[in-house]
Amino acid sequence: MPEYIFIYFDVRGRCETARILLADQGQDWKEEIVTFDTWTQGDLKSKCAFGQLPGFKDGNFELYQSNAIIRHLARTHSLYGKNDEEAAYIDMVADGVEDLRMKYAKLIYQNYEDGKATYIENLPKELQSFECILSKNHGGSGFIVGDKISMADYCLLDILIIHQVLAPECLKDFPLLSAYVARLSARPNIKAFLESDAHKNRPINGNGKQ
Ligand code: GTB
Repeated sequence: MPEYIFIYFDVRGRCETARILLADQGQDWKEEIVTFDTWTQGDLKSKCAFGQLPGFKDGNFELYQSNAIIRHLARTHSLYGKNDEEAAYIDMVADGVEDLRMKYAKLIYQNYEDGKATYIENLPKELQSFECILSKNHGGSGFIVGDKISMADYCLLDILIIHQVLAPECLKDFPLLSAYVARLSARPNIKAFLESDAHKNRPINGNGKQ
């Protein structure tokens, strides 16, 4: 069994998608939690490939960039589709999620008080894209791409979960996405993870906003 280690601040942030993926795949991992003091006072930043966390270890293999971590786990757990076209769609969805995550992070870390209302107002336009993609795969009754779970599902599930915290009603006009979140969250390993203290007690973001 490989030993997986996340090196990150004590937040869900840019690790939670990979944690959901590993939990669903029945894998264990360890957390090396970096405190703000360690980060600002030590030399860890200079040792990170891009001066940022998360870092990730798969045995002796060390990796940076959250999306590279997710893609590495997708390749090593056969979560990247059954052919090149599915892989391309999986990338498309994951990149769409990344676009939304960047907007979310900007709101949370730079403009929460002033920007929240407008962000929530514009959210349906963002979510509509995912509802539409989902509707084209088996009428939205299964996964976001193909016939089996892929890394794109974990990316999408995580971003939808944090948006439901930001705007609890945000999926009410998106029946397929609502059912999708319920369906994936009910997978036994994901359910257990989402109900765990490790998930529930870990702040979503580093500044207490959510
Ligand atoms: N593209 C990179 C990726 O996807 O991995 C982006 C990584 C990134 O933004 N890392 C942030 C970081 O290392 C942490 S995620 N910031 C420190 C620095 O740049 O020096 C967001 C975040 C910010 C703050 C906290 N916190 O204080 O607890 C937690 C998470």
